[in-house]
Amino acid sequence: MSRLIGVYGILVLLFTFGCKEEAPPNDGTFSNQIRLNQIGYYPGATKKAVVITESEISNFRIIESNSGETVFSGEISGPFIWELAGEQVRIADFSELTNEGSYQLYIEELGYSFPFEVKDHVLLPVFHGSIKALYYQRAGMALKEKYASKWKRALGHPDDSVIFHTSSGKKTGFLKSPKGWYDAGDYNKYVVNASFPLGQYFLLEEQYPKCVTDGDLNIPESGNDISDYLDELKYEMDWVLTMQDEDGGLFHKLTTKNFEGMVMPHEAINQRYIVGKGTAASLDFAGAAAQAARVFMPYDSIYAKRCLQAAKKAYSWSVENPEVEFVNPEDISTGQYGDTDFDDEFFWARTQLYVTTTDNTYLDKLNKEEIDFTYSAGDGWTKFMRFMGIFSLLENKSLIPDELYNSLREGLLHTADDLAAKSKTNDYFQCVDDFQWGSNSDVLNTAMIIAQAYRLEKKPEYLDAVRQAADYVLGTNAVGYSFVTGFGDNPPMFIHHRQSAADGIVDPVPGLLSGGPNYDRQDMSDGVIYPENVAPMKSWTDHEDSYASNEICLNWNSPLTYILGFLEQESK
Ligand code: 9MR
Ligand code: 9MR
Repeated sequence: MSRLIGVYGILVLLFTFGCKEEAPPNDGTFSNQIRLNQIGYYPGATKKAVVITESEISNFRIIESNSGETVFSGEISGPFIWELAGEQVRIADFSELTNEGSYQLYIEELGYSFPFEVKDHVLLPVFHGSIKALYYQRAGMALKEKYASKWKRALGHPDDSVIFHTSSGKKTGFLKSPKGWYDAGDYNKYVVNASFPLGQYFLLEEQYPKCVTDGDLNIPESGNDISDYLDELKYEMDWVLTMQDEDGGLFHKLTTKNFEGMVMPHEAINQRYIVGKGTAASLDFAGAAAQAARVFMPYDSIYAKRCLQAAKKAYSWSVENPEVEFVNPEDISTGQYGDTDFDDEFFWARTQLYVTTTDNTYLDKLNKEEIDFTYSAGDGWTKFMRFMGIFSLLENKSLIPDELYNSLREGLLHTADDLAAKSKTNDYFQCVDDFQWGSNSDVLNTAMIIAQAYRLEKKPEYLDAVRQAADYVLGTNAVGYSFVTGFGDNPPMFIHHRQSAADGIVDPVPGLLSGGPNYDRQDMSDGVIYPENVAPMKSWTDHEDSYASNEICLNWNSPLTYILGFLEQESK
């Protein structure tokens, strides 16, 4: 007996510490049955890989990529049944691996995982990439090779004299409305979905000033002594400002009548129109512009004041016109960005105007007793506005009454606790269980809520949950892709993005977040094929036609940037 234990003990020792001669051959192929963050992990982070197999496997090793040496080994737990993903999984936890290095996870039956790194600032390149992506979305500017490398392209959509559609309330004339970013895979520009992402981008700058510095992004403005981040955000802000009518109201969008074909910007030359005017666009703009006033004040006080004036005017227009819904006119079929309930928009605009001006008339009008803290995936920007308002109030404790601060804090922490608890056990360690259009942004928006809780109370489980949301979009998910173009060893190659589809370059424009699994699969009606009986978390296809699962969009990249920036700053 004792001899048996002795032999067993030596085997265990051998296994635990590994030995060079046992290093398995690495033929350069990666197993997509091992899902992990394809970029990497901060040294102190929780590190979990999800392993898909029906067989009874029990051990894994971590191999250091250059030497081929086993540096860590552990037992695999499970199996677990994950309904949302429709699969049986096992978990390999290698949180104890904290030494910096480049690694792969190895399982005898499956082979090597995608490579990953463990190090400080591991997410910095993808953080910068997610912002540089906005430069590639710029309308009205040629992208020069110096900044855009192989994705250089000709100028498209100068938008210097855009016709008014009758829905705008104007019968004649043109609007000069240049600059801005293309919304998504399409070339239109929408006020609602310019303002909301700007709000998310501005929040990062307010909470972590100068988290991007001048020169970090190699854009045309680099070298002007202002953060490249603010330069990039100003390119969008400049455009939204042009969409304000003389009376203060905001036109809803600048768009062609129908979506363009899959062509380059300079070839997409159908007539563009200024369409609609309404309460959602006006209030969303008011919020973003009021916030812009705070963010730009230290750099350009004239611009900051202009933004604030514009915000006030848009708000006043909305008070006079509190229920002007936007619905696509009959001859327009592009993105609607519709909403029927403006409470969240009023809340967002008032919070931003209050924090900027400290004028009590805005604060007094907040429905303080009825603030709703429930998060529901699929509500998208329409409801997340309210959270954005709550975040800004919580950041400005000294400006609000204690009673309001305490109730906001309690409400937010309660929601964050529920979400963080869910991320511990939920499929792929994220908090969403309803996978709709743009679900990757839902995963990241829930992480934004938890991130605010972390700013209030530095609990490790909050940071863990936010990191796991990043792990999810970077590879620890039911399809085994890093959802950010150009980052990770298995990223999307065929996003629904006109430029990427038409430019003749194999690699798509980098730094863009695919929308992610969408169980509704609306594009099946256009012939997009998904596997039969596909599970919600697998309802995604890396196909150019899949606008319902594989498009990219401003309000999806914005929480990505926020989360990556937050993690870079908080993991210092
Ligand atoms: O290409 C369009 C994409 O940018 C939109 O987000 C999406 C949803 O509105 O629609 C896409 O256009 C499709 C249209 O809705 C239906 N016919 C096929 C189009 C895709 O080429
Ligand atoms: O994100 C939007 C999603 O919630 C809607 O269901 C969908 C269909 O109306 O539109 C999405 O937004 C698209 C917008 O309408 C046009 N530009 C691309 C956006 C992302 O697909």
